[in-house]
Amino acid sequence: MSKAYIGLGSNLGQPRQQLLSALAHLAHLPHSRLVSWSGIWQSPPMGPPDQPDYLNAAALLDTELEPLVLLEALQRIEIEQHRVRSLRWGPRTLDLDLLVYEQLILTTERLQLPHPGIPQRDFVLQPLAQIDAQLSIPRQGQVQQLLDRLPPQQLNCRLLEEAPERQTFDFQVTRGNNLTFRDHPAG
Ligand code: A4P
Ligand code: MG
Repeated sequence: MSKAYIGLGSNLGQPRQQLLSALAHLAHLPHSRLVSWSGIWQSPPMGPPDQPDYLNAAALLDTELEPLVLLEALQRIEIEQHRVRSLRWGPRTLDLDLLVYEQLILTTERLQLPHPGIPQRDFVLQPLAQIDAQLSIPRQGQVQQLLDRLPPQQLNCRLLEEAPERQTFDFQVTRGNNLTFRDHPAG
């Protein structure tokens, strides 16, 4: 089993539901176990400012999927949740980034590990710190140290809610593999 940390982001189409749905999908990935997940954080958009605020979270998987296979699985979840790729850093229903995979360093066109954007992004570091503040990111540093190094003007995200209970994103799989939540909290 390998440890893989996933970053989740959404700023369209009921972002909170998007994140819960993504957690549900992650919980049902084959050869994998969803071990822990963060709370839900809100932040202004990095990139074009004329888009809604983002909600972000992070998750830890134990997985037997190789990195590229896992990336493909993440992209299938994005598609399942109707993500249309358009503008770089533009609005999206769901963005899943493979942040860290064990201590692997990889630079290919399809996959960079660790994800290069982590040290500058409080909306990645804050949720990661809730899962494991001591996590060491190859060539970048320890999560808590990276957070401590961010200048105040780059600390813009706030905790909206603590890590949701598993039953909040528990679901029944229906026709077409769509997800139906048992409970639809507002958001
Ligand atoms: N790719 C390479 N390495 C990875 C990796 N480690 N994880 C490749 C995931 N994908 C990786 O990704 C483009 C290609 O990157 C993929 O096909 C994959 O093969 P994408 O998700 O289609 O493109 P993108 O997301 O538009 O671009 P980018 O640069 O990945 O954007 P980010 O870094 O994902 O940022 N503001 C706030 N507050 N919160 C956010 O979550 N997110 C973004 C998107 C912008 N602003 C934000 C947020
Ligand atoms: Mg991305």
